Amino acid sequence: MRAKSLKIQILISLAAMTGCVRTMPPAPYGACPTLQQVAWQRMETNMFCHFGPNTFSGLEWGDGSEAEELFNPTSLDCRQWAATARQGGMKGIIITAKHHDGFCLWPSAQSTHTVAQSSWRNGRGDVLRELSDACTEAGLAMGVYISPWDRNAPTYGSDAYNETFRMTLESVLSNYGSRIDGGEPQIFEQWFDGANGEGPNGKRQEYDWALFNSTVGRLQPNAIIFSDIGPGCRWVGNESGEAGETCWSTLNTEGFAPGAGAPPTDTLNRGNMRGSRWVPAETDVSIRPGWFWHADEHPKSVAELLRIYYSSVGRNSLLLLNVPPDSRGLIPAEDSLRLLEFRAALDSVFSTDMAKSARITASHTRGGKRCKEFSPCNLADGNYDTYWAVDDSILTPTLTLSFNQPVTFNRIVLQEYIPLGQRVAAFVVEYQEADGQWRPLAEGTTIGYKRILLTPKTTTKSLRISIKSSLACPILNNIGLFMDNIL
Ligand code: FUL
Repeated sequence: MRAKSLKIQILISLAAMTGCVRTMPPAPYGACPTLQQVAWQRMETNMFCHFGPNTFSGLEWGDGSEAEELFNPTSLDCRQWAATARQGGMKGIIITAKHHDGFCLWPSAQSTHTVAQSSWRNGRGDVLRELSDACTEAGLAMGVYISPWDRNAPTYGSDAYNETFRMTLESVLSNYGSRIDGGEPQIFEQWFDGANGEGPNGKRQEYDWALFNSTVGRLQPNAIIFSDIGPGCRWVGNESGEAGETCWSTLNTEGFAPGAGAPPTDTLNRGNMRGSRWVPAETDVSIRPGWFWHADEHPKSVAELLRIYYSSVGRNSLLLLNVPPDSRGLIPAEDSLRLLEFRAALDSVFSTDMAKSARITASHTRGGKRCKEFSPCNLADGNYDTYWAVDDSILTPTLTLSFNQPVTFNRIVLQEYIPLGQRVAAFVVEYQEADGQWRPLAEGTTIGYKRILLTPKTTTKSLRISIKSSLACPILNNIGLFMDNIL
């Protein structure tokens, strides 16, 4: 008995010495991400590849009656796509395995409108197989866009089509994907387009979303399911690369469905504060005017791509950038070059983090000033899983960054530790002038996984970030200061 209480005494004094007496981490708040959703968000940039009969016809939407012969890439090389993605800093590739025309880039047994009916590689070609192998070799994740809207399927507009579509999903999700760890092929994201027009006989389809989602869940339990309303991630509400300046990863999905039954696009753009589900926004946008390659179109400039990065990744969203292969089956040189230039621009902006040389202090620290576990020092330690937190009752704490020498920057990066939920609803940033006066620099609402603030070029020795409103005690795991000389 005596020995036991002595042990407890020693433990208590040890805890007191480290400054952390029984301080528990904050409890999760509201709807929170799954481990897969956190991993997905941390990918930040992925590549979309629109490829199919439209690549050859010059259309954006084929009507399903195109001859299979139309699909005939002269020198398809998925390794070139993967190398481009990889060098462009993309973490995964999502391919349009089946677009609205119904044409399947793999020899699907559920359709007669596939690569097997084309003369490409004598009907023995399989784009999904080649892409699976290329992604595996390059260490990239692979995802699939499989359009429920099918303008070729004869059963479209009847119950039978839902079953056909289920089998179509099965044939892709059990045969293709990237074997990143040498294991079973993994599909990291299933993309469900909300578009729902008429089929070949003019009928529309009532989609069985529960069946589609459960099929994905059964065959690829780690896959993030994209649709207008998730469940894994949601459409951002536009195709111009802009997430809302206010962007909650939480969304109220009750009573809504993908497509015509989706919430208004501005709700998808901004999410719902205190929304019931964690359904983060994915920003899909094309490097070119169209989704498919067209001979007379050209890629966006580096400046446009940087702006898109700031308004997507920089606003708590993931960027899915479409870089479409051409009719040779290759990503054109001007696009791959542009992607590399874009990545080089990002690398140059984000290579030097001035926050690393700051002394960071906080108005409050969970468990008290001496508590290392939740210290503001964690904000610039480069470790995703360490964070600064405050006691549960503190909703409006302040952080101060002080420098020995003045620093000059025009980008501020803030990150909330999203595994414990999204909390911050308003904040302001001020800097100190040489005369000691504090001046406003920026203000914002949400932070989420990542917020990048674009500020005027500022030189200072002190910066202050004040949380003005938070749904629960704020938890931040990263702060960064950078200089963008490009935009
Ligand atoms: C839309 C489609 O209709 C477009 O063709 C494209 O695939 C885009 C990503 O999604 O809904």
